[in-house]
Amino acid sequence: MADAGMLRFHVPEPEVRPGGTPDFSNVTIPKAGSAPRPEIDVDPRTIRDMAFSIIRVLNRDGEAVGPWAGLLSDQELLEGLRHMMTLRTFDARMQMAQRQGKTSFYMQHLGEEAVSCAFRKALAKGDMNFPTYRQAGLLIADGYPMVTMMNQIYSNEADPLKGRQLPIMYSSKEHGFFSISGNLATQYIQAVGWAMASAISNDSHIAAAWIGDGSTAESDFHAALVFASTYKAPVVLNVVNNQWAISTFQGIARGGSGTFAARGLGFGIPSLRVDGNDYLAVHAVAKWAIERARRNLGPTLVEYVTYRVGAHSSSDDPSAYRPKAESDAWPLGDPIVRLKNHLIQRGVWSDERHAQAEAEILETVIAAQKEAESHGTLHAGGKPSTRDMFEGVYAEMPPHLRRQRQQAGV
Ligand SMILES: Cc1ncc(C[n+]2csc(CCOP(=O)(O)OP(=O)(O)O)c2C)c(N)n1
Ligand SMILES: [Mg+2]
Repeated sequence: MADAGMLRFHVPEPEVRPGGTPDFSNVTIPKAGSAPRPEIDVDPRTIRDMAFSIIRVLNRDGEAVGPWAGLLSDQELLEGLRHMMTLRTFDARMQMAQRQGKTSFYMQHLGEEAVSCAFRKALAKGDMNFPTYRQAGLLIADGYPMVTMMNQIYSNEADPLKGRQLPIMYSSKEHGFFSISGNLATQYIQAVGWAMASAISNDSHIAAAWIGDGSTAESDFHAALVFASTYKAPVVLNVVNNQWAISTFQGIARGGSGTFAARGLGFGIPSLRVDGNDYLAVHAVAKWAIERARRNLGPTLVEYVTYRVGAHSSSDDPSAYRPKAESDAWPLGDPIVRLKNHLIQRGVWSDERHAQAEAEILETVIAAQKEAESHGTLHAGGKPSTRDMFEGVYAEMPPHLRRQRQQAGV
């Protein structure tokens, strides 16, 4: 005890740095099908261990097994595969468009497609998501037009948000997609507030809050959990743990809690972890949590265990802070490949049909891109008008803005 009395400051360190060999041996992956499926009205105190496990449906052979399997038809699964493939192709094209200078910024979902695509299919019309920038699958899976998304990315004359938002920060009330905020975690407390309002006005719509692993370190996350648990708000509290918050590994925000799901336990909130790269598991757990909210049983916290394969954004270079091959070592695989293999195993899909679908989807995305580009891109073609800048903020325009608009002659 030579240094008794000398205090030490602790900074968690990732297992491996660039140049090292990726190592996920510390990530315990339970067998698919091994997690129980509790009754919807289960006493949260009896399922605390689920905050430390991972619910999985698809096994290594591509079979759907266990009590969380069997909820989706062939048709629904084929549709889910198409949504994820569409999102991946959309991402690749828009990432390229950013490199070509057609937009200033882009953020991809590579490896995380199952989370938002499967969750959307468990919601009903009128439910409201409070998403982050990494849930465009909520829009794709709800049939929101890709052209409109691209118009927003290009801030062109057909951008429904008139160039006011950073590219990819979409907004659509109609599609249950609350305007994305660049200030992380603000949307979490807003989701809980929206859910409380829905209950106060005896409505039937529930809210879904979304946050990344890193952003759970913001105080809004904790404040949201207080309100959600006290008032049993009809909300699903989603945490997407993709292992990274730009260059910061998840161990920093997780601290000593063991898992992000475990954060919910101190609030008495049922908290589950799910394989975020397993479309069937994500959908089944989302359905369970959404039904609890809808039946006035209160909030559920869901941690999606996944991996951000791409860079954080078009402004990021992950080779500066993690081994290049880390994503290949990720033990939960690729969500598209896993669903594809499952559908082949079910006898309703094949490698040939997959290749054909890939080509069709690429064609559709390129056609949408051409149409969007006919309305302009960042530096070329149509732009929102100067007049738009004055509209849509105040119900009644204050005199100083009216004067400025006149001065601008618009
Ligand atoms: C309040 C606030 N702090 C910091 C930032 C800068 N920032 C943007 S994204 C990001 C990382 C977020 O990581 P995570 O929550 O894990 O989400 P992911 O990007 O992995 O989906 C940070 C720090 C911000 N936008 N807002
Ligand atoms: Mg993250």
